[in-house]
Amino acid sequence: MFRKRIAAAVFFAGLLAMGMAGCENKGDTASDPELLLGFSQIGTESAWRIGNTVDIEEQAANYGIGLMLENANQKQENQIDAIRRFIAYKVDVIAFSPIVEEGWDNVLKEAQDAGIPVVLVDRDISENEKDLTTCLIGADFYKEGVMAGEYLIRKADSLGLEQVNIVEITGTENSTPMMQRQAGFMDAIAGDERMTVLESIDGDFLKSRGAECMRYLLDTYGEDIDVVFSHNDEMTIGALPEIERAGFEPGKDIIIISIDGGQEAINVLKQGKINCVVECTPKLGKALMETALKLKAGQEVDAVIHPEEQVFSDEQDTSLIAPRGY
Ligand code: GYE
Repeated sequence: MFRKRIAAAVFFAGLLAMGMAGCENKGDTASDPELLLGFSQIGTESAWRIGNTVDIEEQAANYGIGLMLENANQKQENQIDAIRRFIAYKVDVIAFSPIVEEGWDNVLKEAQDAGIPVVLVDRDISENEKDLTTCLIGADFYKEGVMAGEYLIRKADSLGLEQVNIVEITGTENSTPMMQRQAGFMDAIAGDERMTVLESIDGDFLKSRGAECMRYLLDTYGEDIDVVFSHNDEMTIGALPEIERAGFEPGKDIIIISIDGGQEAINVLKQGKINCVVECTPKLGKALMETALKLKAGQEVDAVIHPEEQVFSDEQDTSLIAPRGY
């Protein structure tokens, strides 16, 4: 039965590789895996995302789980199509990282009708669709925003700043990390009268958009900008050359706060051009595999699994930060 399913999946992956979409089967086709997991990934927008995909592939192999992996190229409709294909293949468990929170109702009802448990990985969906999924394995984005805001308060204290003008470059609109990181950051700075947010602008988690947003912000606010709070490393890395081109030194003239903690951003933190990076770990694969095995065995799973995360900043000896692996 499993051998048949895997054979179908491999055939299917072949079809997709020929141009229909991006599906791979990374399962061990030589032996029967106990479990077939369909995973719909958002895309390849960031080092974080790529690290997350690699980790899920590696952990599936470690656990001997057959993985049907589809890349949605940043489109919700591609994710919905992928989930429908997983249902058609009768995978044992479906997992996906919802690009935005709304709009999953119908397809999740279809999964429920087919009796296939669904796990949310990385991002969440809206409350009213929640009972259609089993659990969420992903970071506490609100806490990440709080940690970014608390860092800024400490930094403003240490520099003796009296007025702090902030621009925020946000992640994809209506995505969980965008909404929660913003909420956590705003709540953390709300009681501090020095803080003013000049503008929040949507950078879609993309490096190119980070650069574009930064150009606009510099044109609009120029030297009034004291702080850039960027929701991911990619956008931060896109923004930095724009700041330099405008004649400012990132990390000195403008405080730079980022989220993710990929190697490239950590290297820039070590050079002093980023002041703070809040970690968001993409290594969710182990928890996903363990959860999928429990679901297959009909066992209870934790409703929410948040990994532990830390803050990297110029408050510490950055030369001691270990290689990040993504
Ligand atoms: O911060 C960003 C990515 O959902 C946590 O998505 C993830 C975010 C991550 O592309 O870099």
